[in-house]
Amino acid sequence: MTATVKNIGRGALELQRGDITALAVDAIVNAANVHLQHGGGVAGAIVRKGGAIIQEESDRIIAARGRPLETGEAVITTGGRLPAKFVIHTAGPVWGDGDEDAKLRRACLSSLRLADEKKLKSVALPAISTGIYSFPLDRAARILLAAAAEHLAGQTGLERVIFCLFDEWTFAAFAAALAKT
Ligand code: AR6
Repeated sequence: MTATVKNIGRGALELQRGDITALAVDAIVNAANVHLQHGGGVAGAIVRKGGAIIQEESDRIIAARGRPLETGEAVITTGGRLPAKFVIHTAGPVWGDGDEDAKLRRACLSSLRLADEKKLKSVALPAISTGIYSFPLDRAARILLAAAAEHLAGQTGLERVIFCLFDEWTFAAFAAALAKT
């Protein structure tokens, strides 16, 4: 796997190519929907590998709140059988819904803040919203990396923030954006 790293503050912003469900980090971030119904994309892969417990815990979170997530909000469940201890679920924006840039930034920042609240040290994120939700890839890479860099430059206990990119073109877009971050 190719890796690219940029040190920011006391932490590292890293790019990896591969399957996020294979990473033994404290938490992986799920590109979820506001109802936390984990069907397709990376969400489906997380539940298939981590087990039904992740969907069950997600359902309990929604039931306890009595309403769906807002776009850009983040919540946490255990990781089930995944190598990651936790899954942080955030709902990114659907391209075309309006105010997409700010919502994508918020999805990244709220996930990292939640990781800090739980005193986690390592978090991996996918390219939120760039699959089924059709957010333009280069634009998403720039926004997500800028948000993660800003978080690492501030008050954080996070040591590693990893963007785990599934395919070659997504990795290439993030590598190009990281060079300009
Ligand atoms: N590891 C890392 N990245 C992955 C993996 C994986 N195992 N599988 C897919 N990706 P998407 P969205 C990449 O569609 O656009 C779901 O149904 C994928 O190639 O998963 O935010 C949810 O429940 C792409 O680069 O998320 C929501 O309804 C990125 O992950 C909706 O899709 C995000 O693609 C969310 O859509």
